Amino acid sequence: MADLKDRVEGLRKAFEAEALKVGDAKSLEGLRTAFLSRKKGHVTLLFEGLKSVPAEDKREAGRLVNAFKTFVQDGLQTLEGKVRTDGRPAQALDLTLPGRKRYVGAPHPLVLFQQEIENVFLGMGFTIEEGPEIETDYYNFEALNFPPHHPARDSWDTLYITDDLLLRTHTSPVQIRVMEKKKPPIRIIIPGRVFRRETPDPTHLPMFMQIEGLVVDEGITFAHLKGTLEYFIRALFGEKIKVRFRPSFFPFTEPSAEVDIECIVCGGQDKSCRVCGGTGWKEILGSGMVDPQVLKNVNIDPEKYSGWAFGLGIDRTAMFAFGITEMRHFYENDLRFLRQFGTK
Ligand code: FA5
Repeated sequence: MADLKDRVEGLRKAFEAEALKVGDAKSLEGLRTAFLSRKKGHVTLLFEGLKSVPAEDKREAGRLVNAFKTFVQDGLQTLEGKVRTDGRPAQALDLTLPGRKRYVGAPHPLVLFQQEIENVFLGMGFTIEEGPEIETDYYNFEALNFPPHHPARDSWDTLYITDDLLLRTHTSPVQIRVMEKKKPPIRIIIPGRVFRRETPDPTHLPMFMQIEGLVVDEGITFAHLKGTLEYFIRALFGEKIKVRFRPSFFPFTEPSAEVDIECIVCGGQDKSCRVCGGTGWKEILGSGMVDPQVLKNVNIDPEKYSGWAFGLGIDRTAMFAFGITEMRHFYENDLRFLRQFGTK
């Protein structure tokens, strides 16, 4: 055993001495062959020598030789990192290598678009409010004039957490939360995420962004709604954009209207357009005069005050603004897509 220990110690010193001389791939290979070659490598010979070690010493001898093998392998690996494969000695800093580009983060296109919308309304004297994404049935439906089991609830495929808690299907519940605390005059916008049980397609997502608007004051009429929304849409899409108001129904507004803009993707020219389905129009928002019952629900006198509200799909409208045909791109985090919007 003592002999073996001396031999291993001698080989360790020899390896260290040789390792200092290694400066290129060739000398490294020479060292590897001298120690690890299957025929006459020092380590191989040590393993062969184990056969003649007495049985009682075999265990310790095996451990000793294995530890030496690991020492040699680690040493060779370290040396490999120091020599380049082309044989030149390694340098700590290689100025000939191309630099690595570091990407600077940038706001997501939907955030940029949301800010653009907010700026138009901030310019008209609106302020920004927010509300919770997990809502109670009362705020999401009941206070907005949807009685329990009313069929109008079916238009919103709702994701329930419990019988009473749900993921809000629209930003309208925040209207109620704000009106419970503030009294008219009210002029607010409410951006946020909303959730519906939807199968994704180019213009529908199960999670998307809405921005709600609410104005309540004395003497507010449908003309205010129409004028403000037309001004807003032209500020976003330019003076020439074609806009139409279509009669609609929402339990919390009366009368109600949906607003369509001309399909910017096909201009109404493509009968198989994936975005407008060939109609030439695409709905971007729902709106209407706040139902007097909703005002009563928050203790605002509908004889004295009236109001209008709207809810716009941010993702849907951003598609048009950016001229893209697939809303899912916004959430796929593909840098090739995102970089087109300022993420360099
Ligand atoms: C509403 O959500 C009403 N709360 C809007 C409203 C507010 C009406 C205030 C009156 C007063 P609607 O379900 O139509 O309405 O959705 C509004 C907008 O959200 C749509 O015009 C569309 O732009 C967008 N939207 C609706 N469903 C989806 C979806 N699955 N994916 C992406 N955007 C959607």
